Amino acid sequence: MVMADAIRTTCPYCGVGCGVLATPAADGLTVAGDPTHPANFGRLCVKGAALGETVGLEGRLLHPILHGRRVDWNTALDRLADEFSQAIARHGADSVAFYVSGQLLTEDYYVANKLMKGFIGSANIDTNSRLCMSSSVAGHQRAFGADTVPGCYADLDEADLVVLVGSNAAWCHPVLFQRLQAARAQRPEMRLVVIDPRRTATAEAADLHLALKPGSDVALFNGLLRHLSAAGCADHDFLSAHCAGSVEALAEAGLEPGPPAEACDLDPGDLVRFYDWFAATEKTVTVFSQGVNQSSAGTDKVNAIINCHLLTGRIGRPGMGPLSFTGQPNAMGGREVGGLANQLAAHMGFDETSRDRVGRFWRAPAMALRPGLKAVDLFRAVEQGRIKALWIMATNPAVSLPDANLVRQALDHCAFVAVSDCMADTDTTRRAHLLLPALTWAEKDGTVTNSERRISRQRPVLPVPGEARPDWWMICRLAERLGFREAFAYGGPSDIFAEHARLSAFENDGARDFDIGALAGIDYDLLAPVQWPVRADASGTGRLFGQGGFFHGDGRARLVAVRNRPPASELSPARPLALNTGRTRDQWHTMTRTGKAPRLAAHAPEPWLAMHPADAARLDIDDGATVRVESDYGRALLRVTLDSTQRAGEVFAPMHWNDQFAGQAVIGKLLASNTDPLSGQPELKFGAVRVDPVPLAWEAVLLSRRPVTDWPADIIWSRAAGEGHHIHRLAGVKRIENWAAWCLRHLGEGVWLDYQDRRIGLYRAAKIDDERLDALLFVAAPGRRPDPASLSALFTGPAPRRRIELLAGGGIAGDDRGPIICACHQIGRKTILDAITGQGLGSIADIGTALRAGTNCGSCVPELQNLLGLARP
Ligand SMILES: Nc1nc2c(c(=O)[nH]1)N[C@H]1C(S)=C(S)[C@@H](COP(=O)(O)OP(=O)(O)OC[C@H]3O[C@@H](n4cnc5c(=O)[nH]c(N)nc54)[C@H](O)[C@@H]3O)O[C@H]1N2
Ligand SMILES: Nc1nc2c(c(=O)[nH]1)N[C@H]1C(S)=C(S)[C@@H](COP(=O)(O)OP(=O)(O)OC[C@H]3O[C@@H](n4cnc5c(=O)[nH]c(N)nc54)[C@H](O)[C@@H]3O)O[C@H]1N2
Ligand code: SF4
Ligand SMILES: [Mo]
Repeated sequence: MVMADAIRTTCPYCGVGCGVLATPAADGLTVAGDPTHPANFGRLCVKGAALGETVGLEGRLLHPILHGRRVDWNTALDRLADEFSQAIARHGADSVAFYVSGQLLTEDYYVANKLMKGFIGSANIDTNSRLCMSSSVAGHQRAFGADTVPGCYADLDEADLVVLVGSNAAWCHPVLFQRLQAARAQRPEMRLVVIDPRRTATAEAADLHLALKPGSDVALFNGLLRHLSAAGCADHDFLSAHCAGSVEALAEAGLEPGPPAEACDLDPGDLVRFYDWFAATEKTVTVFSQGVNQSSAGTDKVNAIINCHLLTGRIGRPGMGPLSFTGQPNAMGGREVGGLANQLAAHMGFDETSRDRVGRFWRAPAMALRPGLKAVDLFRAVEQGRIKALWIMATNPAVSLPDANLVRQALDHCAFVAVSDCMADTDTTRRAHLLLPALTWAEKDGTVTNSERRISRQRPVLPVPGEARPDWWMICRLAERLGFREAFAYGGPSDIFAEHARLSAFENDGARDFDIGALAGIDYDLLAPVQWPVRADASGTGRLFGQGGFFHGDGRARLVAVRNRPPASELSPARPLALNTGRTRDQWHTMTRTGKAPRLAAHAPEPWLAMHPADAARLDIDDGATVRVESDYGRALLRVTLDSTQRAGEVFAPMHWNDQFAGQAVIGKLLASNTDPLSGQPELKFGAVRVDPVPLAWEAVLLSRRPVTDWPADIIWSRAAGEGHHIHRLAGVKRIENWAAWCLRHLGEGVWLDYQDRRIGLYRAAKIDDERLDALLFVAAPGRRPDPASLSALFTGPAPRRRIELLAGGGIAGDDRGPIICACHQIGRKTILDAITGQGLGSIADIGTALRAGTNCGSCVPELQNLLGLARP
């Protein structure tokens, strides 16, 4: 139900950019999809729907903190300014840096970029979008002469063939994926092809899944280019009118040694089927995401895809074109203001004309002369002591950058690190000298741009908590203290947006793609979602390049000759397995917000490693075993999930866990910081690792009112949110002789009840504080860990009549059900596997009848399919 006083805003998670109706409520916020927003027409995915559960103030950073002590804003900002100005005075402008984020609003981003590149005089501002979208940016620029996304979401409705490359949209862009599925239901002749080494939930839904060898996308699309050329699909009119170079030279671009099926390790028949479909289908959209971008050949992959669309002239018309799905809510806005170290502002670069133009517009005293350091290089410079003062905003690089151990060292050694975040305790804030409390979603005010170039407003719904402030405000206060008061005297985000809009139109005349000049004078409060460019006609632009009009000097697009290259990390006998990394369905990045919601924790409550059963058998690893994953750079301890959707020889781990939620599960520590030579984007999708089982002496679950995160190194732990409590999963390699003493040491004094049965390695203890259950520990032999879900009721339900019942086994003796696969009916992995083998279930329908799993929303059906495959190979 839509409340009368609902406020229209935009979801802070993925780049779909769904419109949200938010209503303040007694216990926070209720949310609903905005039926009028063109990105989602009222739909929300589970993360969006759970937004109300994540806005509580628990764990928030609410005051500035300097060296661990609360200070007032003046003290904090004076110190920030002192550190920056001293470093600049002593070591020059390039000794300071900002590391920012696609989760900033456009207005925050604009002033950060303006301050660094126009007034401090360095281009050392880079963003986590470097890890996310920079290969797409570089690929677009090479092909189109500008970072332009040609198409829009409606193309997904109109296409006859949709190809998803390196995109797990079912989990990562769920509302767009549902839109695509709805279109397929309407027009069953529409085809979906998924190109991904893993059989993801997305791949499971496809008409054809090409489980290619990791990193071989260029070979696949070069093969397609040749096929299209040979099949007479080249659009010669489009090529001669709108592209540079001869068709023969372009065909050369597709030359690879050997057949593509071999390079991609694919069945030649499957590959030809895809090539034939592509050749025969004019209305084809190719969507790409991190399986393409996060690669040492990311830019080449992007161009290999775009080449096929240019050759066939399938671009910028309804139902066709290359379409990059962006990750963060404002990945696009950051690109528009020049948040990347190698961009200036409003999609301009570092050429002399652009520098001069932006400098005049800003009346900038110190325009940066050349591009700054890209994220990976920036942190190397920090580690080498070349950056003396660093300000990190809205990102958690201690977790999300590759070679995270080195990043942590860099932060520990840096002379001055400031972090603005909405959360107090993250792996990055732990390493900062100065913490600046930021407003976050539902409090902050500004604009974001989604994957289809659509600018939408985020609006405040909740009051400002504590002394938190918007990021743009902090940046302007620093600017003031550095002597630039006048240029940063904004009254609010609407002033900043108006300036940003004017700059986009300044001396533009259609020469630059990014132009929102028509929005400079609008009523910011009323700004409705609109797609740029927004030139004189303020209605926006759905598609570009249908009639050419590319942004290279000659107005023509480029097909770029690219060659297949393997990933940079090499497998070896010591590091025989390829590590792929990415996302789970219900967590967002480093979990600082989604980690708070019990509803989101159940699907994947602990850090896991997906492994093919054949690899596991070879290494003597069972489903649910704890393993050590080791690379040349670091290690992690994870729980194995046997998974036949993996290719043998390849493992997958989600990127989300960090020191707040697990002992040793930061996946970034395992990855080398190899980057794409053009974009600087790190290869987060390919590492070289070994995996060994860790023999355990005991396993336990601990439920407690307070989160416990300071475990000794020899305890393997993770933590998940429960209703009013925290669920810890613990394990150890050493036998514990005296559990009662262990409890006192780790969980504190109090009224303890306990029960032990040494023969079977069982120990149970409950701690009572003020007549209330405070903590509950259930220890068991390895593999016999009880199901925390059945214990959670003791925290949420009525208190048992007799205390000793807390420790009773009734209803609790069963093993852990494992992660919840069917969220609607709360059915766990183990329950399903047991039923498949025990009751001989052979199909999704059988599982539905026996357990109800998969019978409601159906989003777990791909996972059920996998479990069927596992149980009956
Ligand atoms: N639930 C959830 N959704 C999110 C996010 C989140 O944290 N959680 N984050 C958002 C952000 S910022 C981003 S960037 C997007 C990312 O969205 P996606 O890119 O869809 O997600 P990933 O899981 O990172 O990776 C996608 C797929 O790339 C595949 N892949 C790996 N190597 C290769 C390869 O060599 N070739 C090909 N073709 N594929 C390969 C992986 O197996 C994986 O399934 O998601 C956004 N949405
Ligand atoms: N191994 C591996 N690593 C990856 C990836 C991968 O696929 N595999 N993907 C990469 C990609 S695509 C991305 S986008 C990155 C994401 O990685 P990060 O950006 O590091 O992840 P987040 O957890 O989103 O961090 C955002 C931080 O900003 C805080 N925050 C939220 N709102 C605000 C605000 O309004 N203001 C301020 N100042 N702070 C705020 C949050 O509390 C959180 O600490 O991870 C990258 N790292
Ligand atoms: S699809 Fe993305 S933008 Fe839409 S509700 Fe889900 S997380 Fe938010
Ligand atoms: Mo991302």
